[in-house]
This record gives sequence, C-alpha cells and structure tokens, in this order.
Amino acid sequence: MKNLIKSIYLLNILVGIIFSPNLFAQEQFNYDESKVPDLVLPDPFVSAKGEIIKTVDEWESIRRPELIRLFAENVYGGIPRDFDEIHFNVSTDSDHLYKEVAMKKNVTIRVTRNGKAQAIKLFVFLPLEGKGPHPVFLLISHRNVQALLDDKEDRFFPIAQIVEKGYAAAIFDVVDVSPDDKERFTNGILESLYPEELKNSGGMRGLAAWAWGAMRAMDYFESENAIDHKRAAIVGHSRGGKAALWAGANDKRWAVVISNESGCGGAALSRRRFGETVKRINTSFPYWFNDNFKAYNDNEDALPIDQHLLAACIAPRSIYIASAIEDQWADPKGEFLSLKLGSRVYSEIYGIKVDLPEIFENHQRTIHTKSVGYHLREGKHNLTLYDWERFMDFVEKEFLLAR
Ligand code: GTR
Repeated sequence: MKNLIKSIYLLNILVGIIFSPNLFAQEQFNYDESKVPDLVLPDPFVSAKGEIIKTVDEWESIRRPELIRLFAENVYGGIPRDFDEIHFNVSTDSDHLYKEVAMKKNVTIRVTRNGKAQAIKLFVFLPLEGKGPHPVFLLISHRNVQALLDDKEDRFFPIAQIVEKGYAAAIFDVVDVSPDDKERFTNGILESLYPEELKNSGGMRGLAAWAWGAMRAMDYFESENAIDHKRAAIVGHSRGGKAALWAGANDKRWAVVISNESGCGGAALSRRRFGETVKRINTSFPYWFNDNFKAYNDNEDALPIDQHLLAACIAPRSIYIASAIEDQWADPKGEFLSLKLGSRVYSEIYGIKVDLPEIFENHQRTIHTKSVGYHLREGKHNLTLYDWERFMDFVEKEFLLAR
C-alpha cells in the first residue's frame, strides 16, 4: 500500500512536470507584418503639456530635455554626470598586431567619487600615417576586447581598415563598467561609484552604465592631442548599439552616433512588437533597463515615448542606423521607421534636408543623406566589415561637409 501511494505520488510529480505551463507556454513572437498593430506614436512636436514645438529654441529648451527625462525615468535610467576626479594613465604599447599601421595607447581611466574608484581600460590605435589630430571611432564592446585585439581575422572591430582611412580606433570592454551579466552587473560603477542608483526604480542599470563608460572615453579624447574629439563617432552593435544611442542622445560631444542592429530598446519601435518585445527583453535581460521599464511588458502603448524619439534627441548631430535582413529579431523595418520618423526633427526643426524614402524596402541598400545614414545588408545579426565600410563612407562625407 505504502509503495502504491509512493508510486501515485511520483506519477503526479511527473505529470506535473510534463504538463507544467512553463514547459509548454512558449511565448510566441510575431514575424508577420499583417499582425503588427496599427501604430499610434507619441508626437515629437507636442510636449507632455500639449505645447506645440516648432522652433529650435522650443525643441532644445522644452521637448528635447523632456524626452531625455522620459527615457531616463521609463527606460534606461539617467547617466550620472557627477564624480570627484578623473585621471588618465597612458602608456604606449609596442607589442601589438597592428604595428605596421598604428600606434597603440593603453589608457587606464580612473574615476573617483566619494572615496571610491573605478578603473576602465581604453585601447586606442592612432594612425601612423597622416597628420593628426585624427577623427575617432569608439566601439562599445560587449565582446571580450582582448580576444578581439588578438585576432587579426576578426572584423567586428577592423582596426587596420579604420586606421588606414585616417581614423583613430578606440574600444573598451563593458565588463570594466558593468559586467554584461544578470548576477554580476552591479560589480562595477553601480557598486563603486553610484550605489544610490540601484535604490531608485528609475535609476541607471547596465546600458546606461555602458553609456557612462563611453562618456569617460570621450573625456579622454578631449585630453588627447592626437585625437580630434570634435569629430568623434560612437558605435555600438546590438546591446552596444542601444547603449550608443543612449550615450549619443545624452552627450552632445558625439558628432556621429551609430547603432548597428540595436533592435528592441535600441532603434526599433517598441509598439510594433515585431521580433523581440519589451516583455521578452525585460525577462531575458532585466539588468539592462531600469525597473520602471518592466511596467511596459505587454503594455507598450502606455510608454510616453517610443524609440523614434531617441533618434530625434540626437539631432542635429549625425545619426546612422544599420540593420540586417536576416536579423528579424531586431525588426529591421521598425529600425528604419524610427529613423524615418525621428529624422523629422532634423528636417522640420533644424531645416536639414533629409532624404529618406517613404517606405521600407526589404533588400540590401545604403542611403546616405545629410546628417542621416542608413543601410540594410544581407545576412545575419553581426557587426561586419561591410557595415564598417558603410559607416566610414558616411562619416567621411559628414566630416568633409562640416569643415
Ligand atoms: C539578444 C538580445 C538582443 C540583442 C542581442 C545582442 O539576445 O535579445 O536585444 O541585444 O542579444 O546584443 O547581440
């Protein structure tokens, strides 16, 4: 009898596991354009109080600061500006793979606040050819930077190609600022420099911390004579692209902001719910965004912003959005639409003639217009030499025009 009860009990557990909702309730993601809801998006030109925004002054004094605040409160958390000291320890490194074309500087950026310190390693490659100061590309890397620097075949960060075009190439690993990990993300500036952010449901989390790191790299560029910090481009791929957009929106020192396949929480419109959704990203990567963002799980229409307004906050500086056809998870169409709608601020507020097509076309194409760059390439989710070549073409034109 005892054995029978035991068997029934075990059978119950087994049936419970097999039919558990967790095992079968796989969330469905939409890849069908006909199922995308009709979009009603927040208007760039109407403030929260209902003021009509028409002039540069109204944009810059009312709407733009309001949007930055709304993104900070509801999505990323703000990027703290205060610290006590910043110090750059620079050494020239002659032991590297790009000796023929570049000089390598290893920079340790040391930031202190309230008696605590954080060190970030920044690697800078300066062209040997040509007279400086050189314009610079900074890549926010969530891939292991040492591994990238040790692999000459890798084109995620194509140092030789960047430097040969006359640019400085700089990179840091997000692990030095906030590790890209659900458990360990506080193990950086969130514990050392800004612990109060964690107590705030609208405070900084991983992505904003990475953006903060990029801003400290810019502080270094400002101090480096070989770099033309007024001609600096910030680049991020995917999660790094989300951080690049947030850094670029907040910090006007970036002349060019480049987001590669940044998708949900980056360039893609959240309300489309195509591919990755707000709920899914908040479930898989809760430490990227602040706690307030979780309120928009399955509730995107309640967001006071959408991602086209992040693109708009970068105006009139240059913005570049890139997508890949097979990267449907990141919603290439939603990325294009963000740029198209966000670029209205370039044309309608700043009078910059942006010439993006009216409709998204799902084939490989590059569109470079004044201040706004875009490409869609064939292939999968990745940052490739093809992408970098398009970025460099665009940046070259932008900087020539700006001279
Ligand atoms: C995915 C994530 C995306 C994107 C990507 C990446 O797993 O869902 O939002 O950030 O990672 O960073 O490569």
